Amino acid sequence: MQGDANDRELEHSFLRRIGEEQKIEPKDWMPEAYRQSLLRQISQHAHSEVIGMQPEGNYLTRAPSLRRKAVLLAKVQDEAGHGLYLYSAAETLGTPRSEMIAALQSGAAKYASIFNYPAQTWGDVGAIGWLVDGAAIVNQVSLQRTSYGPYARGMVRICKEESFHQRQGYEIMLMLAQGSAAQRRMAQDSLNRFYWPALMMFGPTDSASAHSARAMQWKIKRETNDELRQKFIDQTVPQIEFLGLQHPDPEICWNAERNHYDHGEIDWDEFYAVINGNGHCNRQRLAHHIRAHRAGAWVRDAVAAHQQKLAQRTAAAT
Ligand code: FAQ
Repeated sequence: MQGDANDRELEHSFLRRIGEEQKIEPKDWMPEAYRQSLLRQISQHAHSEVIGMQPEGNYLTRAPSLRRKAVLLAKVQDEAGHGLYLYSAAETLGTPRSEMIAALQSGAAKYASIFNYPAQTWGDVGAIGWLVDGAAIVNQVSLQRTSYGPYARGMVRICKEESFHQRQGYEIMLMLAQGSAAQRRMAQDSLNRFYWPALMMFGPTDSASAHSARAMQWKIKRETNDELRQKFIDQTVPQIEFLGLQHPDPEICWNAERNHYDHGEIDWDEFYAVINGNGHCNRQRLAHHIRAHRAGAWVRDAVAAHQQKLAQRTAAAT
């Protein structure tokens, strides 16, 4: 009885703090469902950053110049860093990284659907930076105001780096769009293939989104999937026009009443097929992650042995 009253008091105070826009920190009391919801979202976000290195990583040996290679290498390394910040933020919720990685490798945890599409041409590297990082930024700018302190602070730094990624991708597209007829065709083809999957990054429609209502109530999410998708659609139209490319959605049309672009229907069957493991590259992406993780086991063992040695030395000295 006393315990129930205590829990209600704690929950009341938690909700008041959320209402007052105070951040929730790792040692604060939080409902178990809030902890689990954050752990799910942040760990899946971390997995996305790490798996997301694969399509572009594949182009490090194929970049058309030394400058492009250096820039792409820096970008791919940044994504690894984002994964590390996010795993660290998720670990503050009490689950070790090894458990999160096991969930990724067993298929129990998801990662962003977009990374199951192959990068087939250099134009795709441009489209990924422009559209994929562009969509990620729209989502992550909103998450800078998320209610969990470590996640919100991680987002601030990640957004700064993603802005550079987005610009390098757009610059590649601009060069191709202003280049030869074959280069313009390459840019258009990459836009056509990455546009719709980029819209799917925002998740299912609000009416089909299982977690949104609760996440909005707890201010884990600050804008809904459809609101963020609409922002991205609106900002992308003038960017496509500036490139002089054709919009992949024939139904795109300005709606002065809504003050937004109306758009065509997303292929939700494709989205669900991809998030359920049946996209072009799902198996390949996970197999590569497992292989790389196993190959890196000796590094993790060496770090652990070194830490143990340091701890023994410190203990002997005191
Ligand atoms: N892909 O109820 P909702 C990047 C799942 S970072 C796969 O709406 P929620 C940087 C969802 O997990 C990109 N699964 O879920 C980069 C849930 O499944 P579960 C990653 C998806 O969480 C660029 C189920 O469907 N960004 O790109 C997707 O409220 C270039 C029901 O959905 C983030 O993760 C999807 N697209 O909203 C790196 C941002 N959408 O867990 C390298 C943080 C939904 O029940 C190169 N995350 N699902 O099994 C979020 O904002 C949210 O988690 C959403 C989904 C919006 C992704």
